[in-house]
Amino acid sequence: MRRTGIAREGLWAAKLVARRDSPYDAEPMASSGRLARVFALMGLAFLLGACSLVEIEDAVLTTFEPAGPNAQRIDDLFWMVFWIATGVFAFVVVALIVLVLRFRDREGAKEPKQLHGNAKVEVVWTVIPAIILAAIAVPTVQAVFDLTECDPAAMKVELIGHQWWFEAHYPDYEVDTANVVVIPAGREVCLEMTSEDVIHNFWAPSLHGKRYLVPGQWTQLKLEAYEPGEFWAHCAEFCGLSHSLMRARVLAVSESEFETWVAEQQQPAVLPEEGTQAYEGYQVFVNRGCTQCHAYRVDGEGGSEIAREAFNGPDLTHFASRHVFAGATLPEFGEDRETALARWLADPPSVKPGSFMPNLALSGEEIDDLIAFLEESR
Ligand code: HEC
Ligand SMILES: [Cu+2]
Repeated sequence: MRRTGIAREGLWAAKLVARRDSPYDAEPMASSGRLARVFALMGLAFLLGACSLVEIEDAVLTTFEPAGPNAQRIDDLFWMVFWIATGVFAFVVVALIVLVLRFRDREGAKEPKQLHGNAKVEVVWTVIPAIILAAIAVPTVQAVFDLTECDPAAMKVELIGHQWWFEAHYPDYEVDTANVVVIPAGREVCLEMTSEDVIHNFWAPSLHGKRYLVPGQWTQLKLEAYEPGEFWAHCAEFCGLSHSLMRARVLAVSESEFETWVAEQQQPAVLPEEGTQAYEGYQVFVNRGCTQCHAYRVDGEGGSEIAREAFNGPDLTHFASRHVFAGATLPEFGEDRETALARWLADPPSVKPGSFMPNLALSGEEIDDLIAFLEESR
């Protein structure tokens, strides 16, 4: 008979089980030495887990540092439920210990009075939990409704999910950008979200909870930060190979900085002067097909319209004004921007597996020229 893989594995398992029961391993499983070792190992695992958290300091995604009213609302609700649950837990544990000690079997003790079928007790322990659940349910449902709908007067930002980056479009200003959502601090902004391919989910934990981006549908998310600052966001729905590399930033700035930013973004790109390296880069950009997928808005040229029809990649018009790129995963923590950009242009799928920007087999010189060009496009 031919042994299939599964049969072989089964045999292995059987051998392992047999070995465990063999006389060589007759020592009882829970000897104290072994237990101590197990606990030491568990402790070590926790310690190492903490170390890895320190390492990803650059990707802080925590709901415990609310930086805006919506996240604050969620946080308040969490702590309210947490403390009620803690109270219930403490009460149950204390009651359990007291009852176990008080009614334990002692020399000459009578059997304690039995409560089975006592209507009064049954009513009390049904009504009290019902009141507790209601006390949690009312503010929870209220928060869910309050947090869902945007104020109709709020400034709108359309957020479009792509594998694996976020596009942000400001319909009131005709501004298009990627990965970095710039908002004025202290004011409610309404994210109107959809997706161009699969389902994504936008999650900026210090500003709000998660919300889906669904192809063919619009969902809303209220976004507001108390103070200017930078907040991390991540796609929170598995959306394909590079899902883990699909991040974004929310950049909250003052009202005046926001006005300036909008005015700058509305400008078409300034073309580099002939004879410079940036100009060489612009030539590469035009001649190597980059504009098939990337809009680059130049006065008097229709490049951007052509770009949108082929394949929708991030708008590169003011690329250098964005401090992160490639789904806000580059530059990596501690890496300088040009190194990251060189890495990206040389072979995108090696940086983001499955990337829809292919390896375009650019030469080292073309890459250098492109970097000079892109880093000038503020
Ligand atoms: C077939 C379409 C396609 C072509 C051709 C293409 N790109 Fe891209 N590019 C993309 C996509 C899609 C992304 C987003 C990838 C991601 O983040 O997952 C991207 C991202 C980028 C980014 C990062 C932008 C950001 O803000 O995240 C740069 C820079 C870039 N491309 C430059 C170029 C240059 C320069 C060329 C020409 C040599 C080029 N691309 C050609 C599709 C393309
Ligand atoms: Cu996603």
